[in-house]
Amino acid sequence: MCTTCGCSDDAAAKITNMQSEKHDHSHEHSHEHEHEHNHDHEHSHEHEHNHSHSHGVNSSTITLEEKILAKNDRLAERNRGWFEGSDILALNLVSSPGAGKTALLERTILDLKEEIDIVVMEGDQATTNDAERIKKAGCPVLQINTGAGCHLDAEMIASAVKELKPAQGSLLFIENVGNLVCPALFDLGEKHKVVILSVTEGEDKPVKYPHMFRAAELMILNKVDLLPYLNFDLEACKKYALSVNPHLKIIEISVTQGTGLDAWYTWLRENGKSAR
Ligand SMILES: Nc1nc2c(ncn2[C@@H]2O[C@H](COP(=O)(O)OP(=O)(O)O)[C@@H](O)[C@H]2O)c(=O)[nH]1
Ligand SMILES: [Mg+2]
Repeated sequence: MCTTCGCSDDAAAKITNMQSEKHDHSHEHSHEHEHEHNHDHEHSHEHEHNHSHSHGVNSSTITLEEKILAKNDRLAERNRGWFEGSDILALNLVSSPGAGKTALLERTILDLKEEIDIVVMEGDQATTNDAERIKKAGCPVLQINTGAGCHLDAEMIASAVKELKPAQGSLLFIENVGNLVCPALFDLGEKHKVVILSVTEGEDKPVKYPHMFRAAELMILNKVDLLPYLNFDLEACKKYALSVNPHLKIIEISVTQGTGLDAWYTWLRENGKSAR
């Protein structure tokens, strides 16, 4: 995972708060919480992710990965506690690049903003493009740029929470960096991961990237308007998804046509966000 793909916990993320127009607000993430955790049981923290030794990675690499993930899990639990205490429903939106995460958020904000307080954290390696789109849709948003990093982590979210200050009772969408691999491993403290798969990506993605589909509560199958032009086997896709995660809920939508969105809004309401 991340020790082999170029990002590490030493990466500095840049947070841009679109409300205050504060740019170049960099947060060094490497050592901020180090002191608080010096006496934690760093080594005894059993991590559920099972790193197979058949990958040819040496044991010091595995130990480093476990330490990074264990530290992230501790910070994620703090975020989760804060979200629960503030009655905030935090959802971590994950997908490959271009599946339609931002488009879905723009549409959801337009449809629900009178009913629910929505705030958004946008994650991308570079640019504030998505944050600008969300701002235009009409809700508080900040952009986290991860530089070389391929995922958001719990510490970035903790910094972003301090910056964005989401209101009590709000719905927080965290749009993760487009990537079906590393974001599966990094808990942000969200209530649920929602994976968005678009029909242009092929029906076998759930079995090719099982960790992500296993970690998700809901799979949104987007761009169904394009089905007539593709050889995409919808039933096989659902079967693959359920084979890696039998509890996965699946909603078929087209953001551009507006189909299936009611099922998504019903899911949001059933998962804790009813009208204020
Ligand atoms: N045909 C079609 N295109 C879509 C749909 N949803 C999103 N797109 C397009 O997919 C592209 C990527 O969308 P975007 O929201 O930026 O994806 P993200 O990278 O996951 O945030 C854009 O050109 C969207 O207009 C859809 O339901 N149908
Ligand atoms: Mg996006």
